[in-house]
Amino acid sequence: MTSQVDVVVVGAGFAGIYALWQARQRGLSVRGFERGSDVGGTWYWNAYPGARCDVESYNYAYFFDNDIVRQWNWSDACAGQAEIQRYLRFVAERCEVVKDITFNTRVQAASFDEAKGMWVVETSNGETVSCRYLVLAIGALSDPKTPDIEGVADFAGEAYFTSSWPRDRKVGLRGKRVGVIGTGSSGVQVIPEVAKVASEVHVFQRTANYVTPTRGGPMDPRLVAGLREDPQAVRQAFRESYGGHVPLGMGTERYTELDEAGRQRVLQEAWEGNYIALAFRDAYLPEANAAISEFIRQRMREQVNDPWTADHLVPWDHPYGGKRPCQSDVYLQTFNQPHVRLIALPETPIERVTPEGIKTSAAMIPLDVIIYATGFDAISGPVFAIDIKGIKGRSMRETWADGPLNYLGTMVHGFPNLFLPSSAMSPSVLSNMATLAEQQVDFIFDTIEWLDEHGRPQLHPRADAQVFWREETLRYAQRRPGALTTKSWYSGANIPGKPRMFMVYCGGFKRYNETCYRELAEGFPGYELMG
Ligand code: NA7
Repeated sequence: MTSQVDVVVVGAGFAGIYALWQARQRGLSVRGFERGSDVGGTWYWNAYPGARCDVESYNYAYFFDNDIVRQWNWSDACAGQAEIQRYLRFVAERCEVVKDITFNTRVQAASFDEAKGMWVVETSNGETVSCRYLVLAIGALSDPKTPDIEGVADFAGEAYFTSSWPRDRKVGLRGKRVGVIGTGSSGVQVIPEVAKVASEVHVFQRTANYVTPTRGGPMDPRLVAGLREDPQAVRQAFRESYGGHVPLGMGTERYTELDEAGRQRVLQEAWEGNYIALAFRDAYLPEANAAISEFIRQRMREQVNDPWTADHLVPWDHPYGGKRPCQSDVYLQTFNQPHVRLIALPETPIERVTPEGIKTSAAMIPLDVIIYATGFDAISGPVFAIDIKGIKGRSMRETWADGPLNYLGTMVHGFPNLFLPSSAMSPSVLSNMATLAEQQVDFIFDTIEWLDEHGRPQLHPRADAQVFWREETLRYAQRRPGALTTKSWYSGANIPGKPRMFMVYCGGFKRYNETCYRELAEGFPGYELMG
């Protein structure tokens, strides 16, 4: 069966839901495809115990509709996975886009028909849809990394991934011997929950991460009232900020202007309730970052009773912010419980998974359950999961063989009218992803409207504009402490053999938004217009 629409949207997370609504608002016909059975994207798949957003919910939300802001009540300042997924369902229903989505359906291939100027999209249910505009709202962290550990398939017990936690049944861990591999944000959140019920918890840590207190708790009613008074002003303020949100409790004093006692005072205040990442106004300076990093390491160490465990839980190889820091009020104390044990993999690496458990260079650890919190093939992984072919049949895999290349984090040379929100070289996870979803989708549909108004059916970025944008991304990364020296998924370092390229634009949300809209105001000088 082949049908034709103006727009196909793949994915029903923050960006996908809003893209479907935008298409309808602009009078375009639209189809959505989602591989899950419900909306939610990240918040559908990562349904593991303890999953929670580390950006405050009053920031991590839509602001395009005043009624949505006024009608939704968050139960916690940093909401959990189930609540965020309920919120996305609420928005999708209110915007009446659920009917446009075909669930449980993967988009497997998309190829550009140059003669017709249309994308031909093939799905796992055998349907083919052609469209003028293709929006891949597939997320940056939606392709789980295959654990590069020998023997994974041999394990005779139960195995789970945090990134695709079962939703159709409750996972029973009570009284079981559980191994958790990975101590990024997902591991740090799931481990304390596992420890509440399991008889033994063995945490396999390769690299320690910074763990700071959450900013969770009840919502401040004055804050809520302020947001509801003028949501559009809040929306605008987010777009004019550095990170796409306005965190509370940012430092007002400069590291360079304080003496040592003043610095410690500011750091302590930030630890106790303010925003430690921005404890100082000049927190971006390497010397301020070093002070923040050392302060956090000390506070982390204090929470763990056993000196060996404390030493190993404290990060040693990167400065704070070099990769995504974790937040938890209970993670470190979990290691004070007698049934929870840290295994430091650099000293005693995993040799293989066996039918009975995990064998390290030091011991065989019998397990009933293994939980893989091993992360994602970030940014390019989800794109490569679809067989995408652009002009002259050139594939995205070939085009990105040396790493992702695009312009303004949304479009790729040789792939006209293909839009990739949340992709490489956008502010991505170094910004508020909800604000970014709205901004990118607005820009995409403003671009589409411009094309229609100017009788230009297609556009794609110029090759030299992409080179410029990659250099801009690198230029700003060089200013961020640890960005280029830390091994992280930001630069593809978590996937063996993946080309190393820093993939997150850290020039700030305001600059990013202005650069996008300057293109539109000037008639897209960085793009080739076709037709
Ligand atoms: P992350 O942050 O990529 O963390 C993955 C963790 O898994 C990390 O500790 C890795 O250690 C570890 N890992 C990966 N492969 C292995 C193997 N083979 N052996 C041992 N340990 C391994 O993913 P998350 O899901 O926690 O968080 C993703 C994002 O979600 C996060 O950035 C936030 O934006 C929210 P490593 O550090 O590579 O040594």
